[in-house]
Parts: sequence; C-alpha cells; structure tokens
Amino acid sequence: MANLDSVLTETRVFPPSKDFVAQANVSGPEGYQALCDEAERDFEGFWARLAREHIQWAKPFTRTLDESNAPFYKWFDDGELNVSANCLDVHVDNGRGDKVAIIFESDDGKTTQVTYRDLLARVCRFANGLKALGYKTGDRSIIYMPMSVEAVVAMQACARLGITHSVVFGGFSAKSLQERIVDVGATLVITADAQQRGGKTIPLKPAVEEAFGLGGCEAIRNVVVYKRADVAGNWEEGRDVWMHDVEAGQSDTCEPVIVNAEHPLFILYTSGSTGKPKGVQHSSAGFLLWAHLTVKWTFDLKPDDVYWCTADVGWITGHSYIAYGPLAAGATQVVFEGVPTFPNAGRFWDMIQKHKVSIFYTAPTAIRSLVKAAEGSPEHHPQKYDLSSLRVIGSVGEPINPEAWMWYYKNVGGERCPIVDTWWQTETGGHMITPLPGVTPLKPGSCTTPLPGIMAAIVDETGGDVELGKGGFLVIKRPWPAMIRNIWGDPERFKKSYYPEELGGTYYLAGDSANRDTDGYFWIMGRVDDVLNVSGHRLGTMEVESALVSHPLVAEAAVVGRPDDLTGEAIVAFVVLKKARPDDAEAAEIAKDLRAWVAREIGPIAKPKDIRFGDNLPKTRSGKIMRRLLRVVAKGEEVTQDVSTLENPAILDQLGKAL
Ligand code: 6R9
Repeated sequence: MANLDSVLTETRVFPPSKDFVAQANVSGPEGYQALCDEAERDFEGFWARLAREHIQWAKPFTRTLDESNAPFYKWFDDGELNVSANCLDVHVDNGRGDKVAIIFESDDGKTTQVTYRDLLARVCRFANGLKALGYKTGDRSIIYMPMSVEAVVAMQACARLGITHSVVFGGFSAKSLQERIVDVGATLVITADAQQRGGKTIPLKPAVEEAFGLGGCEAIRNVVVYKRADVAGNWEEGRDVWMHDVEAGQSDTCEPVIVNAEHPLFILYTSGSTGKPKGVQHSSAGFLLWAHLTVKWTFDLKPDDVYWCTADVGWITGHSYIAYGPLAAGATQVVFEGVPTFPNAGRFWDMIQKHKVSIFYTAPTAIRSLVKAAEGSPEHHPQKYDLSSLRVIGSVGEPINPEAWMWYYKNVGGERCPIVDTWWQTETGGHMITPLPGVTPLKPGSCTTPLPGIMAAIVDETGGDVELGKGGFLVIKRPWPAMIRNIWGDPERFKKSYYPEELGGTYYLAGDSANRDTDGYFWIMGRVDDVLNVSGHRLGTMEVESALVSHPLVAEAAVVGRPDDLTGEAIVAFVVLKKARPDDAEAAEIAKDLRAWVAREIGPIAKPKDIRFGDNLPKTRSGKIMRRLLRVVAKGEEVTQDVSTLENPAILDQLGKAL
C-alpha cells in the first residue's frame, strides 16, 4: 500500500512518449487543460456538450443539472434514452455491425467471437423472452452468473427493457444472495447451472435454491438458467427455465424501451462501515456518459484496439468497463471466464499475445500474485511472450505499490506503455482520478490528477482545504453525472455516508484518506472508515464481525486489517468465545470452523486469515472496542500508543501472544 514514506521518497517520473501524445484522444497538457478550463468556466455547459456528443437521446434534455434537492442530484433529467440502444444499435445502424464486440475465451481456452450484430440479436431475443414471461420496466432482477457472453446479454437485455439489474458476484454465498434478493425486491433471478474456473466445475444454481430456502424470496417468479456445464440439479417446473428456451423462437429485434435519464440502470451492493451492504443506485444517462467517455479518455480507445478488462461483472469495474463502457464506445473486447493462474501463470500473457490485446486493465492483487508466480516459474514470465500489441495498461481496486508498478511497467508494458492507475469507487460509476496516457507524467504509486470536470480535493475534518503535502479526507466538491444517486431504500444513510454535515453537507466524502504532493498529484492512503480492501474487494469489518458473532460459539468479535504482501490487506479477527479461551489445539479447530462459517455467511473472500482468541477485547471504560490498538497487535507490533483510557490493558498481551 502507498504510505507516506513512498510519497516523500518516490521521485521517479515517466512522461508519455512523443509518439503517444501525438495520437492521443486527449493530447498533451494543453488538451487536458482545455477540458479542465471548460469545466471551470461553464460547469453545466461542459457536461451538456459531452452528453449531447456521446449519447443518442430519444428525447433531448434541456436541463443539465438539478440541484434543488441536493445531495439527491439529477442530471439531464428531462431527457430520455435507452442504454442498450446506445451500446448496440448505434454501431449496427452506423455500419459497424460486423465489428467484433466480444472475443470470449473460456476457462479451457476455447475462443468464440460475437459481432455487434450478433450481440444485438441475442440481446433482443433474450429481452423478447423476458417480456414474454411478463417482465417490464420498473422490475428488478438479480443476475448471479459467471463471466460469459450470457452475463453481458442478461445485463444488456435488462437495460433494453428498463429492468433494473443487481448483479451479485458468483463468489458470494447463498446468504449474501438472499439478502440482496430481499433488499432489492427482485422478481427475477438470472443465473447459470455452474461456473467453470481453474479447471473446475463449480455449481451455481444450488446457491440460488439455498437462498430461497432462507426465506423472503417469494416474489421471485422465475429463475432463468444459462446452461454452462449441464449439471443436473433441482428443477422447479413453472419457475425454472433455461436461458436458451427463453430465447428460442423469439425475434432478433426488440424495440428498446425509452426511459428517463434518471431511471435506475442498476443497483450494485458494496460494503460500508455498518454490517449491512449498501445498494448503490446508478442512473441511466449519467452513468452511460461517463463509462463511455472514460473508456475514450483514460484508455485512449481507438477503433482498432483490442481491449481487455480482467474484472468480473459482479463488481463495478465489470459494469462500467465490460458490460457498458466499451460497448458504448464500440470497442472489441476480450471477456475471460477463467483465472490468471490456470492452466499456468502465463495465462494472461498468453491471451494478450493470442488476441493481440492493446489495452489491458487489471488489479494490483493480480499483478502481485503474477510477480510471485513469474519468480516461481520463469517459463511463464511475461518476457517469454510477445506483448508488443499492448499500448496502454491499467490498474484498479487498491493502491499499487511502487515495486509492483515498476514490475508491471517493465515486464508487461515494455517500458513503453503508460500505466493508468485509476482511482474510483462503486459509488463514482467511473474513473475519477487517473493519469491520461497521452498527457500525464506518471509517478509509480500515484493515481495522479483528477479527470476534467471532477473537482477532487483533500480536506480536514471540518471540510477546510488542507495544504499540499498534508493528508486528509478525499472529497469531490461538485456533483458529476455518473455519481451514486441513492442507497436503495435508504436515503438517510445515503446522506449520512456521503454528504456528512460535518463537512458542510455539499462535498461527496469518498471514505479514503489521501495526500497531495507539491505537483498536485494525489496519493491514496487507504480507507478512513471500517472498510477493508482484500485483493481489491471491499469488505466491511462489521460485516465480517456480524458473520462471526452469528456462530453459536462466539460471544464477541472484532475485525481489523493488516498489510499483506499479496492481498493488500488481510483480515485479522479477534474472537471471544462463549466458553473459556481454548488451548492451542482446540483453537486451531475452532478457527478452521469459523473460517468455513464466514465463507458460508458472506463468501470465501471474507475468510479471516488470522483468528486470535482472547478472554476479552481491549475496551475503553465506556465499552468501546479500541480497534486502533488491535490494528497494532494484528501487525505483530508492540503497542506504544497511549492506553490510559483502556479498561483492561493486560488483554493486549494475551491477544498479541495468542495463536
Ligand atoms: C473501482 C473500485 C473502492 C475503493 C476506494 C479505494 C480503493 C480503488 C484505487 C483505490 C488506490 C486506486 N481503490 N482504486 N485505491 N488507488 N487506483 O475498486 O471500486 O470496489 O467500490 O472500491 O477501492 O479505497 O475507496 P470499489
């Protein structure tokens, strides 16, 4: 993770090459400055111009930004459009129907190509099928699918009908799935019989059955199942239906349903600082605009590029930078079913070579694991592959440490490709602070400078600007089109989480701390709330604590993060059992049990790496758990901080020594 030391000592700077600048969509400091100046001069005019240029409106908007009910901002709100028509029909109608939209590579290395014309036809057939089942605008669907063309078809078909989708990552448990089905009020689930990853077939539909078994899912009328592996399972006639049967006999054309600009395109759940995940609600027009525009700006997308984002559609990155942005921009993109280490650690490099990928977007955690893998198996080192097709490489999800950055730059980018280290969030809808590859001199570990129109700043706890070089809270001072619109069903929580009164109520509070160096570059330090970042996945400490406490043996639990070389942060849980503190052998058994329990409650990504048992937790006299002390203990360091408010200082010793 970037820390203050790296900010102060990182002096390497990598400017873009002249050749790159000469051909870039946003070119040179002048190109960037012109856009920033335009946004400063006429904020609404800037966004209105971009929205007119990048969206095909069924009914043009006349109002750009409505701030009357801030922070519930509305953008382009008397305009109307259809998102799927803007991702598919626009290309087919403009003579680009034969262009490949998706190169799909399966786990076992088979490749299929889908043109824009094919994709449109499939989306239409599926949308018609959903219509025939009675689904319509305003309904909500849950999509619980593996990486596949079908997942993109499902999302786009929902968008075509104005059905608000909520994608649940295939690695999440039945319990997490059930909570989301209930919270979002879904009437439809789209899933697959199984997923294929790392040479294994992992059933998926049984988790849906299990979710139903937990109750509260009675509103679901259909479970549509994509047949991926032909694994037999429970089948409820009348409710369950194969995806191919839904499409069968349907027409290749389906009139897109025109919706308001503010119509919720999707709701995506993410972790916050309390136990319950937040349903981040996104708009149609504002989201689409930014997903499209940032693909052009940040990735410098050109008609001949082959673009590959390795994220899963279960995360925001897979929404903005697989399912919507690249399609709106008319890109040819790779969609990959498998994992980076199967059949060997050269999989990514092999795929870049094979498909002549020119834009590659992945996460620091993947890079770090591949650095390690390349050391262990030199035959799969990226330098053994022809990666000369690459021209832009990107990073997302967590701070990238300068060493991993340098490795990526040298070994994957051939010291030729700019790295776009993109800072953004589920809530922001798209990139916010990132280098532009034809503009920004790069510093390893810094996400550099805000995109034009994004008024990012660092403030203190009262909302006052801090001087350069001093850390503080990262905020966005003005709204932007792709911003979160609400937390589904919980407007109060939306206001409290993102527009706290303490900061004046008008700044968007990102929840990250950051520092700005004397060149104005941003350095993200990590979360300031109780949110952990494990392998680029957001997890609330409260979420993991609630899962632990729901175990019959557990009386109390506190969860903190600890820096980890591979996963960025690792989860450390401090647990007090209802019975006496166990001896080492028993502790190992119970810890194993608790890990499996958390995997069942949330998903395997939430499993604590380290579980320690104590007679109690360090608490203040008023009973508050002192997490800052637990963070020190978790790192294996001596507590040197002030512990005078601590009720039971001896406990620190016990937890420090405990297994
Ligand atoms: C897109 C995404 C958001 C949190 C965010 C921050 C961290 C993401 C980063 C980064 C440093 C980057 N984060 N990108 N930190 N540099 N380039 O990851 O969304 O899952 O909502 O996570 O991830 O802490 O607040 P999400």
